[in-house]
Amino acid sequence: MAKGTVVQKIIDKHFVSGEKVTGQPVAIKIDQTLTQDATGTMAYLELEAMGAEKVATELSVSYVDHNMMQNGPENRNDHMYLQSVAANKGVVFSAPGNGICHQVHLERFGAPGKTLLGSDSHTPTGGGIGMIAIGAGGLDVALAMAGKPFRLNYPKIVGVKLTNKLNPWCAAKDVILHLLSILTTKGNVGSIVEYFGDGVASLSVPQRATITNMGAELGVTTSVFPSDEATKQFLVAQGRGDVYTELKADVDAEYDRVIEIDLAQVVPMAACPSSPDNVKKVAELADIKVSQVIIGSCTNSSYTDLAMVATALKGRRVHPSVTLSIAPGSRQVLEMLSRNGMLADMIGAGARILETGCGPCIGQGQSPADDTVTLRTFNRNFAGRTGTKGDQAYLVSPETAVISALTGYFTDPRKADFAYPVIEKVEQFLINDNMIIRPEVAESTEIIRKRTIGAPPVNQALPDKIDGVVAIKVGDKITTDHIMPAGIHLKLRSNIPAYSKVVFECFTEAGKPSFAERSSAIRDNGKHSIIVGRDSYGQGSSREHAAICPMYLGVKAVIAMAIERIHSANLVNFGIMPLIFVNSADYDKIDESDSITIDNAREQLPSGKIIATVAKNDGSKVEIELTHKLSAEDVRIILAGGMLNC
Ligand code: MIC
Ligand code: SF4
Repeated sequence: MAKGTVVQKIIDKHFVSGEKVTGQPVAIKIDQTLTQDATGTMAYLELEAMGAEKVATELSVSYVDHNMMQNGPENRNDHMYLQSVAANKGVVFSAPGNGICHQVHLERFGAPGKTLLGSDSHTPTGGGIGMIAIGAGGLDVALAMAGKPFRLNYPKIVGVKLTNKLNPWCAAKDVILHLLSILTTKGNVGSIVEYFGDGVASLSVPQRATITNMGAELGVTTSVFPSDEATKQFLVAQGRGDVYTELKADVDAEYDRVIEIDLAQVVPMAACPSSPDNVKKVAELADIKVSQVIIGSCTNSSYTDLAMVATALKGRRVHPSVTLSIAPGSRQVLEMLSRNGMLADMIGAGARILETGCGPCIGQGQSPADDTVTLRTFNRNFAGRTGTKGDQAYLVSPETAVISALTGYFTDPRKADFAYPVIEKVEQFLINDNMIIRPEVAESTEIIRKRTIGAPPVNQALPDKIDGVVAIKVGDKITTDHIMPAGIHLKLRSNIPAYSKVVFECFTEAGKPSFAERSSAIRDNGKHSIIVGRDSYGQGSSREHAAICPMYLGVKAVIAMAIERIHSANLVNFGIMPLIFVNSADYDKIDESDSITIDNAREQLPSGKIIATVAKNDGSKVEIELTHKLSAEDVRIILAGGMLNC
């Protein structure tokens, strides 16, 4: 077991209960929380349902950054609810236009040594500043806001030793893409990545944050950097030097596993369609024609990233067959670029400037044309996430993105015909917090609840007999984007009955009933729906809607070979059993629309050995054995029908 690590030190300081043994459940105190609007409405509705008067954390911030299109009243209705409930519950509100939650949190609130729980899977961005920052479902964040400790399994600590420093045109994004090519997006549940070694000092906080942000794609619980001189410099430049504290691993620290990365050997990389771990060297992709380039998202939209992009664009012209769009990560970044003239350099080169927010990263506009290549500095390229079916989205660094936008082809930026624009360290960021509304100065504490703000649905206790029907059988690496699409449906996040209609929409075949129609029919027959998945089910986003909507449609169990951490916790919170095949081969014995019966489910679940009977349409029957990775507390929650019944 690991010893003397930064992770361990922070956990020790926040330890509440449990056994500090790898894989065993522990509970830790949460200092700070963050929510964003697309998951936040449910989180605050749940907080209200818990009867909490005021939040009990040191700091809770509610951001609006995802649902910004405002085509119809839903988005603005959500914003108004969020702003008013924040004032009512003692939460700081960051208004639409102020920036992406992770970028703003890093700039204005993050503090080394603190714990942060966020209802967004990229919350680990805060690891760049030495926080244990974890993504979770909205209900877990609501519980943390109510002062409850957060439960996780004591992590396995993977040490990533960085040596040397990056060469010009090679970026932090290339480091994390390289790590993704080693660790992939699956099989890392229950681990935390901790960076150490001489190479750490050469990376700035925004570079570190790019790396920890995209650590989410590894499926790890979080990723952490030590807190050192670079952290101090960043905090001082943000006018927050007072929250600095040094944090480093002991010289004789031991990790459960060590991976070494020589930064000087890192070269430009790209994640190819349609998974962040489908990584190749940019040099191998040279000459692929590019039609669209987008620079932004919480991974790569810091001031330094965009200043580099602006300098590269200055006096040049984006290739005529490419559209280049740029979405600054925060208003601080946008305001700085506009005041120092760099925004004009981008516009002059032909860049389209987008609002500071998630925008195209979550399929809100800028979908690519059919059969064309889009290069994005984002963190996810799951099939269809751009809003175009059959999309060819590649994830790259801002360096690769801007040079390819100029040439019109996938280009290794080291081939640029000009020198790498080195951006000076910022000594003083532009600080303007006038879009951050503190609860103590809010005009009113009355909660504004327009007609599109629903209530969280409540489940029944787990029945003793699961009379199930396989409503869908899917394959490996099903993401929560597959389960609950965002894009044009994102505005339905506060309306569960409406949003439930598009569960698994990407698998609906023309002329055939949708998942929602099939599971409603199963429920009307007095039976329960079951989802069968393969390996690494529930990757990606923290959206608890991927559990709430199936629950609303009558799903009682998900059976797979492995279920990802956040999604599994969300299933528990909403009373759905996350079950694991004891024999992987049993996956092949099940077909869609088979019946699966689990007798005495309420007794079998606590035992961890669950026998289910699969009945085929031809009348044949087979018994399969299932298990789970749940704690006693998780089992209690499922038996009650979910956390809101506890
Ligand atoms: C994402 O990047 O997939 C999101 C949209 O930010 C999600 C949250 C959501 O679905 O609202 C995430 O990363 O958790
Ligand atoms: Fe927003 Fe994209 Fe970051 Fe998710 S990954 S928080 S959608 S910018």
